[in-house]
Amino acid sequence: MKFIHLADVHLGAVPERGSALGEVREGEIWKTFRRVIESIHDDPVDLLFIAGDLFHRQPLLKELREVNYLFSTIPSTMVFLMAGNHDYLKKNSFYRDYPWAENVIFFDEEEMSCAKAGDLDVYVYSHSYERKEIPERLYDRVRPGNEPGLHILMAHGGDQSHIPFDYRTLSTSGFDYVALGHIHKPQIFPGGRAAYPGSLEPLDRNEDGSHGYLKGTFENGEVKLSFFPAACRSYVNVSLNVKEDTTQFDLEDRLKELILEKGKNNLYLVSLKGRRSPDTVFLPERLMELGNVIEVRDDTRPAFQLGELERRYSGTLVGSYIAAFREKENLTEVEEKALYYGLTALLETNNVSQKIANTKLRKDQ
Ligand SMILES: [Mn+2]
Repeated sequence: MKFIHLADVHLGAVPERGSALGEVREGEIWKTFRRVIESIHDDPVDLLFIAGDLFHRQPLLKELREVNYLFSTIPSTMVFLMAGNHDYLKKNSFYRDYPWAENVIFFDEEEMSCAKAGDLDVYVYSHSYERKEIPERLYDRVRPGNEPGLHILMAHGGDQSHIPFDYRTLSTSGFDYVALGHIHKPQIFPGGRAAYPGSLEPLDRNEDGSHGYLKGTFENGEVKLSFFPAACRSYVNVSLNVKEDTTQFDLEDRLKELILEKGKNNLYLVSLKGRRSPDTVFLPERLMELGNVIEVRDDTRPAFQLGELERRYSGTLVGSYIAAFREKENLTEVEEKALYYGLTALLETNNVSQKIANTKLRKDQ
């Protein structure tokens, strides 16, 4: 018995909305979903679980038709579908009385029920969200029936306002498998009886790493699971270390190389770390031209020689400013920022006033 376990597809979501990528990403979510269904033509599975949040918001009727069409192309696969907190069953939701294809079982109430998978000895227990939040622990007391065959719980939630549960309770509740949804990071719990496939495509900048779905088999009471990356792209965090002799061109070359190595389709979040020369200013916009670089964070600090500066400026505001910080043993991050931003500003003002003074001097001469 083979199955695919999907969750949190979020059709209709627009990651990177407002940028040129927004429309592309919206389409890619649909494309990837379609690709997963089409993969079943070549490598058939008996069961497909979609554990909530297939849609990012209330589905449109035409969207349900598209999804149902795709399901109708895999008539030998039983599809189990629940609504999650994002696509919850509103009173007038098109989900409510949609005429699904014969191979689709949609759980249309918040109350738990059990559905048998056609001729197969497979029993699936699930429900849908009828509201945005369900703080009750609905899954704590769910137990499988006694019929011979496989008993699977399809569940959505796991945080405080979305059906909190303890995975250990779920894993030992007697189900052959618990197909989870809601948490967007893929995770197989110890024992391998409960798992989140994660979101099919990464939906925002915090969802870095690989995204896709789970494929599994049931054999002699054992579940075997494997994760299949399927997303068109990933968010990749890259950090570039900076030293005093690091130049802009140097940074650009290193980033170019990294993007080539990790794939130019991916979306890059770049952070610059380390100590730069005090007179260097990096230009993030030039790094952003090198590919899908969507964010550059400059956390570098100027490499001031604090001792030397303190001596040179002793008796002035700059000198006392440095001294006040150097008295402390360990600076917090905020203090460190205050020291470097403050010092940069003071030195700039100092330079400016010196220049003004020099100009005046020259004029006076
Ligand atoms: Mn959810």
